[in-house]
Amino acid sequence: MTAWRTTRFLVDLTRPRVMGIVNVTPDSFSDGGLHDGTQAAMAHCERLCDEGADLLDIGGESTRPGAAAVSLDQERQRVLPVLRHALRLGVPVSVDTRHTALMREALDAGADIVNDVNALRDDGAEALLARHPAAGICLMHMRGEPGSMQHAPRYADVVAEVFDFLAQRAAALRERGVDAQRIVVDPGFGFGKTDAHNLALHGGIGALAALGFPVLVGWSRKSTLGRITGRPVHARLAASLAAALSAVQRGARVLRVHDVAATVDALKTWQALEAHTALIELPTPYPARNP
Ligand code: HH2
Repeated sequence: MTAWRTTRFLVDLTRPRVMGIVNVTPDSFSDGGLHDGTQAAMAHCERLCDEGADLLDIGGESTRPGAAAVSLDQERQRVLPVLRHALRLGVPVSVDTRHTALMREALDAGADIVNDVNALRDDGAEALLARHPAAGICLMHMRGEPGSMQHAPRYADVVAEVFDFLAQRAAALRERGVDAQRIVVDPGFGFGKTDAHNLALHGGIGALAALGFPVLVGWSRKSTLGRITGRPVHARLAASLAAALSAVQRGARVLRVHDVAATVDALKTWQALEAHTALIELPTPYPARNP
């Protein structure tokens, strides 16, 4: 699948795309409190578009382990004004929510995509999206609930279990008549997974893509990268870029990131190098300079 159908746009995925994160929250794990006012979040949307974001993803509830619960009213007040502003910026806009009531209001306001870390398992969510003619859908795998998901998550075979879950969620939507082109899938790094689980799933991105839906990944600043590098959350840019490029090399088509400008540069460079070196035939054996 090389395109993602969304409410207003058909997103061409023949090249990887960058989805910029807009957390309108006081407590997100890496940028909580930075853009939680409506004006600040609107300005952040504009900045990410200037930096080259292909899509925006707006969320009003942190899903980090142990995050405080947010009432529907709070989430709505955080997300909807920013969504309305973002919809004027010329890129597809996604709403990151687990709650059917907010999905409904966001779709009524014109949202292009629903990104649900709960894979549309909330009551009525599947039916709502099935009724909507064209909204894009990101189905993410999460084991458990955000509050407790990192308490010793266990799998017999994490790759098989995550793939089966995503395949089943996509099949349920297809049975309700949702066009396959509207669906992307996401292994959900850090959502009820140890570092070993995340790394196994990363290795399986190519196999996940073989399910037939584009793969979206969210490695940006996550704690596995912190443990690999020994870096705190604000010093994980290099690690996030390496993870993003490795994911693309394995077949991911959408990168959900905080650091849009750096990710866009990294992708452009990687693509130029890959396209160029593919055209060059090095003489073999390559002549030694200092025989
Ligand atoms: N990760 C987060 C939130 N939403 N959605 C998808 N599809 N994939 C992800 O990996 C993903 C996601 C967590 O990151 P962030 O939004 O920065 O943090 P918080 O949940 O604390 O707001």
